[in-house]
Amino acid sequence: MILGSLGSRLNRAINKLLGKPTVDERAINEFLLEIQRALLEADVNVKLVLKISRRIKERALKEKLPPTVSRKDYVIKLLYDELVNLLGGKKPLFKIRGKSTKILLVGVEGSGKTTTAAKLAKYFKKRFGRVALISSDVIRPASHIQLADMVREEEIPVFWKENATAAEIIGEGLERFKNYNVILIDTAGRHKDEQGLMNELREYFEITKPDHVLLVLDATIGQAALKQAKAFKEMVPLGGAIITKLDGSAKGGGALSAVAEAGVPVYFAGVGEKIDDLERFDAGKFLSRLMGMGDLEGLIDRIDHAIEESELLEKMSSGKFDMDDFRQYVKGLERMGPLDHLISMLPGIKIPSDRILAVGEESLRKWDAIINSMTPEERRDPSLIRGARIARIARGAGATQGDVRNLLRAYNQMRAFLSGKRVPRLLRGLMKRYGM
Ligand SMILES: Nc1nc2c(ncn2[C@@H]2O[C@H](COP(=O)(O)OP(=O)(O)OP(=O)(O)O)[C@@H](O)[C@H]2O)c(=O)[nH]1
Ligand SMILES: [Mg+2]
Repeated sequence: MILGSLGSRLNRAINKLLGKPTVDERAINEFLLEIQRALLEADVNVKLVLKISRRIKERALKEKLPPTVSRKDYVIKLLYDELVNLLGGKKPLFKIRGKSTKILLVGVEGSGKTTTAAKLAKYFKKRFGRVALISSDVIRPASHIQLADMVREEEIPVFWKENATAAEIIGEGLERFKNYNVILIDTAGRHKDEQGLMNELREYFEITKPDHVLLVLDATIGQAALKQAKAFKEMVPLGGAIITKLDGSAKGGGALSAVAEAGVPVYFAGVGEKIDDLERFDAGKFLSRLMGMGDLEGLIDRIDHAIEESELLEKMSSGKFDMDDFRQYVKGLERMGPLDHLISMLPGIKIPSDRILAVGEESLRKWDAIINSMTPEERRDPSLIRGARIARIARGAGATQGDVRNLLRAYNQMRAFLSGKRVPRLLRGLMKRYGM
């Protein structure tokens, strides 16, 4: 069970809220109290917990909601956003160049470096082909056997040398594996004192000149991870962290949030002792799973979408409609979301569906590239786009000038359509009907 009871407690609080007939201030207070307890029990720092609940409360009560979103759903979305943020936000994996990418693993004794090195080697081998390991831990020389044992079936070479210093091993290993795509370097974690470890770390860093330094952190230390992450970050440029032992720890929430607070992104989670017990860490997916709500992300997407659409609807009715709005509108068409639905309900109005709805997926991608190629100023005021600007935008988007003109034509048609006196009035009527 990951992170002890945090997931089930969050889940229980959410379901209780969903079961309420209406959501008023009292219900929100009750909900937040349970969330606070759950987070504190998972060792999340009390200041962070209070900050989160304060923000959720403020926004849950004050913010105007789009017609298609209930306050309950909105509170859950606020919680989700805050928790994703607490866990470091959503981010793609760091770049692997493909050729000779060197990754140095660091961390204190027993944090799980050697185990993680083996896990990562398998993970990267699947994706990037030739992967090799260097075992530079001369303080616990058996660690190269531990490493070799773990990757035995994976056919991943492990470099190690008797009677050599760590620096010599790293130097020689890098030379031997210079034609490999990814080289992972396991280091020693045991030292008489912290300063000794840090000095050595600095030395490894200089020899290796790694593309990425990853800190391996044990989840069971909870929020003490903040101090550790900071100490390592001061010594070497940390590219990210891997939190191990999330499978057995009730303090994982504390460790994860502390590392995020230290500004170090968490890329992987160790969830067991075996080589396959490694997960790519993604705050959103992690939360969905943690709370046992497989459709949570879907719910959040739907809510985000509805909020976006209602903002767009408001813009449309006010007569302002720039290129960014157009892009959003076109994207909405692509998804066939509620906005489309709303517009199709405009009484007596026929959307020029033959033109706009017929846009194929390929043109949508092209349009997106073209709009990206415009300057912010041009997006705000597309009437600026003439002559040389058209050529420049086309070049930047890898499109033809004809493509740019087509897009401008579609935009102008849409705009003219929306600025027709009748339409905004109807839109306003519609918004009123929906209590906006
Ligand atoms: N349950 C669980 N155990 C883990 C995980 N990662 C590592 N371990 C265990 O933690 C212990 C220490 O792991 P190592 O990989 O040897 O840690 P290390 O950082 O290399 O240790 P030193 O080299 O002594 O500094 C081992 O018993 C591992 O099996 C994990 O994600 N989950
Ligand atoms: Mg080790």
